[in-house]
Amino acid sequence: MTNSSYSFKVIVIGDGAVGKTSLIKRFVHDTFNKEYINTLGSEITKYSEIVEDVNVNLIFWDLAGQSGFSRIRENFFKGSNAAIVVFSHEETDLGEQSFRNMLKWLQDVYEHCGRIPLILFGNKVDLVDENELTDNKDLPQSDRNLNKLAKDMGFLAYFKTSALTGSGVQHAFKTLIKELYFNQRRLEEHKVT
Ligand code: G3D
Ligand code: MG
Repeated sequence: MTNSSYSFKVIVIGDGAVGKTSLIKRFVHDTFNKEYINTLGSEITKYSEIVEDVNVNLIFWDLAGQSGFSRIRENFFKGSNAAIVVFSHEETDLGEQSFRNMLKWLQDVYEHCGRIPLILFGNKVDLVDENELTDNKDLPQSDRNLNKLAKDMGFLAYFKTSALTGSGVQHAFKTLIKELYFNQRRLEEHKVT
């Protein structure tokens, strides 16, 4: 029996079409479909899991790429407990731009939310040769360079994901959930009663 519950708001950000909506769908429903309506404004998805007898409730906030309206953005960022920053590994302009824009998204988080736990997802790994990412150290998107960059930029961790195949998705989301749970538990333990 569970006797307490924690709730966290988790925002999922990154350029349009990097796979944010698909990643949430893959993690929460274990599905991937190409026929769905574009996210308008922002959309929320709920997820619950029991961790060590505690009911952990997550609300994922998914922002549509074209949401330039400041009122939508304010509401989106407000009260966030963590952020997942997503870029795409695909070797196209979209992919390269999404990698460069990571900084811009980070800036937005710091501006609106201050210091909250951050996690970095490099999505669509199914479209690239994973051996290249492991072996080619000169590549900016190589595992080694991204692990270092993630650390330098204050991310908890960096994960390679594919919403299409599901590769890495569970592990990446679960890492964030564990972090949020243990942080909260630590806070509760030190609370003066
Ligand atoms: P967004 O929410 O970040 O805007 P979406 O991104 O989840 O809408 O995904 C954008 C496009 O990328 C979609 O294709 C989707 O099917 C595809 N996609 C998402 N994740 C992956 C992935 O891991 N691998 C591959 N190969 N494709 C992915 P369409 O064609 O519908 O635009
Ligand atoms: Mg979307």
